[in-house]
Amino acid sequence: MKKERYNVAVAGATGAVGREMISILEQRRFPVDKISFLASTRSAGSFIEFRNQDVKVELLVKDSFEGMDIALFSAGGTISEEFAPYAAKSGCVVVDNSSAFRMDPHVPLVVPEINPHAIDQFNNKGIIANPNCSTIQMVMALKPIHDAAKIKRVVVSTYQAVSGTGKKGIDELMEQVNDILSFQSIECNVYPHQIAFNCLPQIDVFFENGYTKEEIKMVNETKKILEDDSIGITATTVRVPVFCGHGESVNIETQKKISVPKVRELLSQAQGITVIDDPASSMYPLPIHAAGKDDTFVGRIREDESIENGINMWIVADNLRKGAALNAVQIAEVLIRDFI
Ligand code: 25A
Ligand code: L14
Repeated sequence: MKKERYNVAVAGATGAVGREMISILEQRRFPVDKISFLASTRSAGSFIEFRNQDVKVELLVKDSFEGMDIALFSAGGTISEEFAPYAAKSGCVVVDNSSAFRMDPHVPLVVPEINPHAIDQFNNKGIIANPNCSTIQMVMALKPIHDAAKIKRVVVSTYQAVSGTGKKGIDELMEQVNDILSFQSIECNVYPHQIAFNCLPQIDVFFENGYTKEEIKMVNETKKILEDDSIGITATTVRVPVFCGHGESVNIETQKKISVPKVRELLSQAQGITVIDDPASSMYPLPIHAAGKDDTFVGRIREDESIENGINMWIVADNLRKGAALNAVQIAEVLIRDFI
């Protein structure tokens, strides 16, 4: 039976993504009955405002989910692995922002503009996975091109903001910038090297083949979301000293020829995408403009003249919103519209 309002739990409510989830639930007027904010002992007992009321943050425990309809998780992979199964067992649908369940064949991996139908296939595990931030903004732009001209291969390099690492990444960049500008020595606690005034070609850990975990996530998740294992994808992921908004330089080789005006037209019509592409007046997507916005921004669309059927583009989105919290709330919106 359909409900008018839902009981919603946010696990990891005090983190960078959790706080964004809470404000997006408010902004989009998600029909919330009871709200529950969950975190660790570090912040249990503190308060977060929701719809003009101070809501107490509770300690996340196994039975935090009794009576809840939906749980939005963003407290890291280990916490999701431990607690999401309990939440699902309590009859609550979990939308999980960590990488813990994304590649599980029984767990749908969903971007609502692209594959909302995948939710239909979920095997009663009660968990829906939210993709990686870099993957989400890339597939948003790839999907219309794939439908029109079938993508053979993608080469992507990312320029990722420090907020991807949560609050501790934001703090590290801020502190290093302050220390350097006041001629003091810096501390590196979060990243393996100085991030201020620098670029680090490493996000997450390295595998034996020389790729990082973030690069492999982009490859595997893109194939799962586009439901096509035949696409070749290779990625280089780079951390840059930007607070919010990931950038991506993407080279796409298609089976069928597709013109630049056609790509512009398809992307302009696609839901959730804004094309900003006017080189003559230096107009293209920028992280500082994407921050706080919901759309995925695409520009610098041009032909790759070194191959037969190639397109280059530049994609930017707010990694905490479309890359994480907004996409999760959009999944919850599909759930209440079609399923619970
Ligand atoms: O494991 P992963 O998947 O790689 O994820 C690692 C981290 O990335 C963030 C998130 O960090 C996650 O922990 N993250 C996940 N997905 C993301 C995405 N798509 C993403 N970031 C960007 N894009 P975060 O700092 O944003 O949020 C962490 C949240 O998880 C809660 N939490 C941690 N352990 C918990 C727990 N909740 C319940 N039980 C547990 N055992 C955490 O709550 C926060 O809400 P908190 O109370 O522990 O943290 C409150 C403040 O303290 C800071 N903090 C975090 N770790 C430490 C810390 N302070 C001191 N020492 C620490 N070791 C937090 O930043 C928060 O501000
Ligand atoms: O897989 O920018 O969701 O550090 C999200 C944040 C991966 C790393 C994920 C980042 C993480 C990413």
